[in-house]
Amino acid sequence: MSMFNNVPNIAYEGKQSKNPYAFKHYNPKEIVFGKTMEEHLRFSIAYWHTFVGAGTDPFGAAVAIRSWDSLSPLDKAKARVEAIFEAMEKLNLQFYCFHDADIAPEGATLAETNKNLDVIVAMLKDYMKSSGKRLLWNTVNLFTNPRYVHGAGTTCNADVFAYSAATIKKGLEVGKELGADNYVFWGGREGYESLLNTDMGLELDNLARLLRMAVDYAKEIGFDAQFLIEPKPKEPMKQQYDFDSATTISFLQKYDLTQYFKLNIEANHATLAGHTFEHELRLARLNGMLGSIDANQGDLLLGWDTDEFPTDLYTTTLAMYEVLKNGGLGRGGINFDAKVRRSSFEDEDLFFAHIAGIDTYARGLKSAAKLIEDRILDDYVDNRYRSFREGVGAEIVLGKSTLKSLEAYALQNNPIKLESGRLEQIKARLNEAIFSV
Ligand code: XLS
Ligand code: NI
Ligand code: NI
Repeated sequence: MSMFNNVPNIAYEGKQSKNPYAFKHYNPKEIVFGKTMEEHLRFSIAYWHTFVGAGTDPFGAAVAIRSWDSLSPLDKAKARVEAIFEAMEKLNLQFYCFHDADIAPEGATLAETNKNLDVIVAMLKDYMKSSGKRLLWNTVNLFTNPRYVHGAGTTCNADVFAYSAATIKKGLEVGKELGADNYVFWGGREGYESLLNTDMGLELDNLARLLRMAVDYAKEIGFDAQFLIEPKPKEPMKQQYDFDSATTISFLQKYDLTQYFKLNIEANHATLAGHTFEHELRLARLNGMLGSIDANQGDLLLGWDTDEFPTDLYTTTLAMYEVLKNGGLGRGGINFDAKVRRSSFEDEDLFFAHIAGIDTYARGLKSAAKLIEDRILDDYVDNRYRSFREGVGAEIVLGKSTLKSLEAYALQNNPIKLESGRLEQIKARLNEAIFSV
């Protein structure tokens, strides 16, 4: 049975193609920078936005009505499995991602919820086996149900903490069962509304305790996925503890957890934190913690987590530049944590959106490769910092200088000669690199 009768298989047709159901830039087997595009990009479809979200917003009801929406909860869950595998096949995507709540309905008790999960996980396993598709990552939803009103790992209620721990335990078992490459922790409600009623010290310690329990249990059951934390500064909470890369890294350092985690960087979360996407990626990379990407883009005029499909070539170019400089994403990938606009409510839009996102990243990869191969940015940066490779600069870098030795140098070094940073020239060359591929 087909869920998307009107949608054909989508293949690479090249730049000249006018076929809306074709990739113009994503050619999976094409070699770019030493690897196939497919190996570099490891695209993933996100269960929640694509097969669960229906275009609701705080002012409006569901507009995207899918063929499975009239079914009973468990049948709906089964139909969604068929839908996602058909979509992965048609889009030629190898990976998918989900929260527990996306794939199976929550039961009246924890035991019932786990039973529902078992039914769907068994079905997913079969479909994965016959299609060869893989799970990039799974996670658990610790934010939608009312019990998480005060948080999950950072709740004031120990019973809710226990429930959250039990839910993560099951999530790890599900990840193991499906051979997930990664397991994600996004701190949906791990934050606070006001310090007036918050024990911040206890909340942070408890969050670390929960993560440590997860590390220990994964080891116990032999689940060897890469653990990822996904920073986000706000939404739903006013202040979230995993605010951005820097905050998350220092949290992991404080609790001696860095060796077990990498970061899953989301473009729209970066801008929500007042950073560029490439800033967040750079910081993660420099700390050896760049793990995976949630690909989307925000709208700076709106400011919130709009989760649009990525279509901005500058951003994907600079993002892929960080990925290439990182030597790739390893077991991570590029997950379209993105949703079609509310007005794009037809099934076909799900495919046009993915095609747009995939091609934008593919072009980003090609222009990033060009930037590196032609040493466009490297040459500027090398030249700009060359004073640290000789004379007094080399001594500073080697740790041979003291305030006294530098004072002696500064006293006789008069005047200091400065040079331009050439930013406009560099931006013009970045444009050329983007237009040339
Ligand atoms: C929400 C997050 C969420 C995570 C997974 O803003 O992006 O979708 O990726 O829990
Ligand atoms: Ni995300
Ligand atoms: Ni998000």
